Amino acid sequence: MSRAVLSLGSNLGNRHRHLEEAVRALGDSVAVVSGIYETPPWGDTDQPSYLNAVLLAVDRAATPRDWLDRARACEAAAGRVRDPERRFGPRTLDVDVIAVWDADDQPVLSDDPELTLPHPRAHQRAFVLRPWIDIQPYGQLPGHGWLTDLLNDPALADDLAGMTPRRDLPLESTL
Ligand code: PH2
Ligand code: MG
Ligand code: MG
Repeated sequence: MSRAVLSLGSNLGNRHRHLEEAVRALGDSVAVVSGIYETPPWGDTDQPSYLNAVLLAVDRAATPRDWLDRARACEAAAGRVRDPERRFGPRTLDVDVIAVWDADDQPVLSDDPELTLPHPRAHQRAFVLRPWIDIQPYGQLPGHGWLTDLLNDPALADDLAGMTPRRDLPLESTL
């Protein structure tokens, strides 16, 4: 199992530093990193705005579970505290495994509640799709098709209009 799209989000503390630290911790597996977007809170709207980004990671040896473990390690390093009462509430760092492709480039499908693949809400989230298409214009979300088509869905128009690229905040892989 080898390729993954991960989304990064932060809306508490030093948001930019949390994203930078996650990219650093993911290390050599990080192939490409999107720019950062400032995005209004989605779902649970009573919280501060987010910084969001997406990255492509490659590691021949990594299983889907390894990507989840690495994502959680990044979140723990950012001091993330989970509120069981508020699933979509504010967080120092959220690293979500959006999709994984195996060594034969086949998308991994999983209905494991701990790691559902592809991510069950990614197709509705402008804050995932918009940074993703910046780094993979011909990208497809398994089961949902081209990013170009998903981003043209009128249901996403308002969310896209509310996002702002933060070109003042760099985010780079070490490659
Ligand atoms: N993450 C959530 C809930 N809402 N909104 C934005 N803008 N960005 C996020 O990363 C985000 C959210 C839960 O994972
Ligand atoms: Mg999330
Ligand atoms: Mg998450």
